[in-house]
Amino acid sequence: MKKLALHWQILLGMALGVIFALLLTNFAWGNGFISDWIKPFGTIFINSLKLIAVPLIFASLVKGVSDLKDISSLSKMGLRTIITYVLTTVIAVSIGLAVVNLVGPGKTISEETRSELVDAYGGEAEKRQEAAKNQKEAGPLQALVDLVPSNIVGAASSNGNMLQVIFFAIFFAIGLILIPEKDSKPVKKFFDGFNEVILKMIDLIMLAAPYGVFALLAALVVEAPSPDLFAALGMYAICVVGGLALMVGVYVLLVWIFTKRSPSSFLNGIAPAQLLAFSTSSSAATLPVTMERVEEHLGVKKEVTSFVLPIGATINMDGTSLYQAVAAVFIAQAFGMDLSFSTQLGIIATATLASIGSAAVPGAGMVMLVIVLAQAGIPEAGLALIFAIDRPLDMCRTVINVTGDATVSMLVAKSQNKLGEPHIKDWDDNYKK
Ligand code: DAS
Repeated sequence: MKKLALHWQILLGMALGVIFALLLTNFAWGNGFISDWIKPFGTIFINSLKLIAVPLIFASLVKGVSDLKDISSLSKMGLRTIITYVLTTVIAVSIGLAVVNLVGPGKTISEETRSELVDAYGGEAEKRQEAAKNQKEAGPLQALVDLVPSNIVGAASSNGNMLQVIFFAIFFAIGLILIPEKDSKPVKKFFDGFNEVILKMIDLIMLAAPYGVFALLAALVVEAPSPDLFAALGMYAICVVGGLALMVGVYVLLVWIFTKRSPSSFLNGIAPAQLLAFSTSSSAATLPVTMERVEEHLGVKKEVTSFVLPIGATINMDGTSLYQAVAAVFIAQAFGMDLSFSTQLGIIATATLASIGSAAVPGAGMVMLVIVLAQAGIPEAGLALIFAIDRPLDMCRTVINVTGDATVSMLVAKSQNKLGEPHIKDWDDNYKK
């Protein structure tokens, strides 16, 4: 049988997980069998995602930040590009937080289901709330002090302060930028290779995703079979997709205000890249089409697209950062945790940084969500709740990632007077010469 694309395999794994669990719950031994012999594979899958998070954020931040040296040397276009990318990401995270706090999908869960969840997944929720309370009693600059790890191994541990890993990665990259080119070259080459290895490891982990999802969903049906949990998951998915749709509105508005390009011409221009992003869940795989569409159908000059889009595909993931904000607050709500305003501000910072560190491959946003959860003191076990429906949301957020890159390339091109009219080449133009 033709090999199913991974996302259809994952959706199939979801469906089979529910059907399998519903069948087994008809037998007295069914629940115990799933908890003892199936759920552990879901836990192993989630742990492998948590395992890869720290090396991924370290490798991609060191690579991303050390590459910035070349970018900022590209005069003001570089700086303008980075500032615009960060601004659109902060807007995306803020929209995500606004939607999830307004709708409150995790609050619709009944108290009874919530206690089942805490028993099944979130014993650590109380511990983290306790730790957060203690932190509050600390001084006003405690958050700043906590940024700097006393040792990197401790920071990298799962209950470590993830911002410490990010701090060390950025600090390390700045050191890398400041040493002479002849010394930094081999180190940069090592980190490029290290980054490739980590991305390959994510590919391998994602190959296990259909089986991991099968186990996670089977366990979810058995351990928290309440219809209100599934309704809450549905509301959560609507919050993510609704927030992403709002973000498209922001892009269309920005393009119309700053370049006077009509919404329809912008969206028609970028649509094929959006469709490819949806079906591949990978900004990297979509990049060649994004470049062709932005150049030929949106009129951005090559000297801008060849610079702004490759960087955007790696460090600008507005869809991912919006999703991470919604997911983090949803899990906190599901566990009955009230996140303070300062914690939610911390989510804006961490989700923005985590999306810079997210790789442009399927599932990377989920891996980075571990960073956001750990930083906000939200039980990573909550990943088991939402991973089961992550893939369809990955397809949607990758569309926004690509649309955001196209938007910023138009804004930067306009500011550099490098935005022309669309010049659509026929398919055989290249052969006419
Ligand atoms: N699939 C990623 C991308 O390629 C985004 C994500 O995983 O959140 O943009």
